[in-house]
Order: sequence, then structure tokens, then C-alpha cells
Amino acid sequence: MTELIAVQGDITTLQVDAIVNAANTSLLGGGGVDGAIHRAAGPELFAACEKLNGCATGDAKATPGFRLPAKWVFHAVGPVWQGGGRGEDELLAGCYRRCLELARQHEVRSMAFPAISTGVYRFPPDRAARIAIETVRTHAERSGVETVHFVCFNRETLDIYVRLLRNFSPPVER
Ligand code: AR6
Repeated sequence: MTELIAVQGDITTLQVDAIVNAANTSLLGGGGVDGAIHRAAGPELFAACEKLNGCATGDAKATPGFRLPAKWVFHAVGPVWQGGGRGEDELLAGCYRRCLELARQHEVRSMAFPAISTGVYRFPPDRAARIAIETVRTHAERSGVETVHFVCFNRETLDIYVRLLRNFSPPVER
């Protein structure tokens, strides 16, 4: 069974096969975790992103990690929160699902997600964490990923993930 772990910290420092970026549709960088990843990976990352022709909301595209400890970066584009009636939940779930598909394609065994859309894009953190955990629980096994880290930048987000992960009981073994 895939292990799901909540940790507090800076995603750019993680020694995993792949880290996920909370990008925008241009894939040409920005603030928040996107800015931190581009700074840590170096200018080669920007050059690689330029060749991808952007990315739709709810989708994700892969590049190498360049100077990062991680081998891959999966650039996911989360939805901007607009009150919840514009398909935001499904689009956010799409980010996690697509990243797990990329993980399978790139034979990733360990990966790390930030709390996509919960910063500048203002998605409510508790609702976003539920979607993140449910989607990863549903699709992780098939992806071949053994360990998924949910990287929380602050204590409040960590508390949400710890509480939700504790409440999700493992599936019954038959
Ligand atoms: N490591 C882990 N998590 C982080 C880090 C870090 N180094 N830095 C910030 N976070 P945001 P979004 C958390 O705003 O809401 C960018 O400009 C942060 O506390 O980075 O999806 C893009 O280019 C929050 O919980 O992403 C887009 O234009 C979470 O990461 C736009 O922001 C996501 O916050 C995307 O907005």
C-alpha cells in the first residue's frame, strides 16, 4: 500500500524522485512554491518549461529537476478559487490524478505534493486537503508510487493534513 505522509517544510529540499509544482497556465514561473522551485532548479528549468507550450488548468506536465535533489518536476496547474461553483474541486483533483499518471510514466517511487491552489489561488485549505488525500488514495496504488509526501509550508496546513490522514482508515484487507 502507498504510504501517505504529511511533513512541514520547503518542497525544494526533498530527496524524492519527483516534486510537484503549483504552476500557472503559462508554466513560465511565478511566486510562491513556483518561484522557489525555479530558483532552486536554476535557469535550465525555465528553458525546459518554455518548450512545453503552457498547460491547461487541472493538467500537469513533466520536466527534469535540474539542480534540485528531485529528478523530476511535475508542473500542475490548479484552479483559481471562485466560490466552488466553477468546477474547482474536479480541476484540483485532476492535478493530483495527472501527477500520478506522470509518476507511472516516469517510474517514480517517491514524490511530494505542495498544497496546490491554497496560496495565491485562495482554494480553502481544508477542502483542498480532502481532495488531495482522496484523489491520491484512489490513484496511488496503480501509479506504482510507494511514498507520497504532502509538504505543508506552515503549521496550519500541516495540522489539517495530519488530522485528515488520521481519519482516513486504510482499506479492509481481504
Ligand atoms: N514549499 C512547499 N510549499 C510552499 C512553498 C515551498 N517552498 N512555498 C509556498 N508554499 P502558491 P497556488 C505553499 O501560492 O495557490 C504562483 O505565482 C503555500 O504556502 O505557491 O497554486 C504560480 O505561478 C501554499 O500552501 O500556489 C501561480 O501563478 C501552497 O504552497 C500561482 O502562484 C500553494 O501556494 C499558483 O497559486
